[in-house]
Amino acid sequence: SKSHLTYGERAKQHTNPVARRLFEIAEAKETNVVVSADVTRAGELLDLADRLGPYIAVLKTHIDILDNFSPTVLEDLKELAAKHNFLIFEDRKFVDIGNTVQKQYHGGALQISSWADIVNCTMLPGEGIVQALTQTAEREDFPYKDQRALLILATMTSKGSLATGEYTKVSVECARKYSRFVIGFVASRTLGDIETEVSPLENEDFVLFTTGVNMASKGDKLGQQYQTPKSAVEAGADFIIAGRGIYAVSDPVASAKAYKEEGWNAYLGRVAK
Ligand code: 6AU
Repeated sequence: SKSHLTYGERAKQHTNPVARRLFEIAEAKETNVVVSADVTRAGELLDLADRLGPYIAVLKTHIDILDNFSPTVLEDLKELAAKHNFLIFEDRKFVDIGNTVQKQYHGGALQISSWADIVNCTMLPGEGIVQALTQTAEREDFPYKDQRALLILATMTSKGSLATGEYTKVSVECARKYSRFVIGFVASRTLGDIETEVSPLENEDFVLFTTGVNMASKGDKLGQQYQTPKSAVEAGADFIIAGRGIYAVSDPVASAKAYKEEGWNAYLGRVAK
């Protein structure tokens, strides 16, 4: 793992352009916060993106939970991403056979590939899902070449999650095999120690996004389990994903700043070692 290096150093060394941008943004804005803006009104989503934009590296969306979705939202989101210099991560969790996910990712009602810099998938279907998404991103006529990347959901934060053991191992194996498109994982622990059939890459530097982050709560009534920004970063998280801890409090801007500060200080402590 390269987690002892600074974001700036990792930006210089990384071979994937999206990972490079991500690290450059973190370094420039001094933030490793990803806000999970799980609100259901388009206006509220855009308002959050504009107000929290200065303090975050990535805005994570669940675009299908908007109850007044229209394609103009996507244009507005892209504009805000450019204005505040953050990436957009659509948390779509693709989970189907290759042929289906290709159509869900590129085209379709939501045109995800046209606006989401980053998407994620689960490993439940096996290697084919990663193979299919990689193939789409590498097509001759794919318009966003080198501007898109995939994260594999390698573990889950919910109680009783089955994303463990062999599932997690195959996640790492596929990330190594398709590292041109896969830049890392959504997971709650570092995964570089996992041995797979595919050897670790020379200069391997997967980006670890950790969710289930909240400064004030230990969990919710539906099985979500939380840790703090500090513990997540100390455990290896490069980026911390926080939803309700930021958007569902009385002052989301103050909250975003607090997560930014705790996450950044934990990062500084980690790279100083
Ligand atoms: O901070 P919260 O609990 O309000 O929101 C957490 C966000 C939600 C979940 O859909 C997502 O993180 N998430 C994920 C992701 C990012 O893929 C994986 C997981 O294991 N747990 C989890 O909560 O938008």
